[in-house]
Amino acid sequence: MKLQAVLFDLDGVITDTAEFHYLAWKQMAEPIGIEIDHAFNERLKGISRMESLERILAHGGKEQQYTMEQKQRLAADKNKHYVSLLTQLTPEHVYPGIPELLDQLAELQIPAVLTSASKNAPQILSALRLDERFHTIVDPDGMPGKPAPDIFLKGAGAVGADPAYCIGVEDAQAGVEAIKAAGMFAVGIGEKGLLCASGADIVFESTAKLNLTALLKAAKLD
Ligand code: B16
Ligand code: MG
Repeated sequence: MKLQAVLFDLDGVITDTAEFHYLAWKQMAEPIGIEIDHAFNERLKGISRMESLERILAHGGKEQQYTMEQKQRLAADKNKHYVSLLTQLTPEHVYPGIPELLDQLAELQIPAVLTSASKNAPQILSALRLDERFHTIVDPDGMPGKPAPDIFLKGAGAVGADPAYCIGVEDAQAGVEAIKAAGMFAVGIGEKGLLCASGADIVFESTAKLNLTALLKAAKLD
């Protein structure tokens, strides 16, 4: 069967925005007496903004101390700082192998779909000059977060693709679980042990190793 669509996560697959998220969360957390480090930041990858805030508050033992309104304000402050850091992004920050893969997909008229948990995805793609390369950017607003399959199912639906003939690419364990729950072939980027434990069908240590021929062969698609 023919490949019908490739669905891409953003942070950790197209580029690295995790450090900006880390810096912005750290600056938000310190004044309220919560310390986070890079190891803790790993647990926020692929997780929505509000769920990340909940995890940070729980990490500091302060999950009961804030009203919803106060949490919204903390998240808004973090996002303001994060968005200011995003101005540093340029096309040079696109991960290796990604532009080539997008070219190959375009040549074969296979739609590329963005399935990121980030509400800032349109701005990030625009800074990377990749916005024209995606058929659809799925808006994660109001959707259950990964590992729920919703964002991947919506992405497939947006291009009229059957999930069984789609490939999803993810760097986070929650993301790989979401792809599998959507019934797609899951490509992991990063640490093999962790991502295979979440159900990844194939793992590449870096996007530089991605190529369409290898993906089609592994997914048994044309
Ligand atoms: P925002 P992805 C995720 O991106 C990040 O990995 C995660 O750290 C972040 O909290 C989430 O986006 C939401 O981002 O605050 O910009 O809406 O990996 O799903 O592309
Ligand atoms: Mg990611």
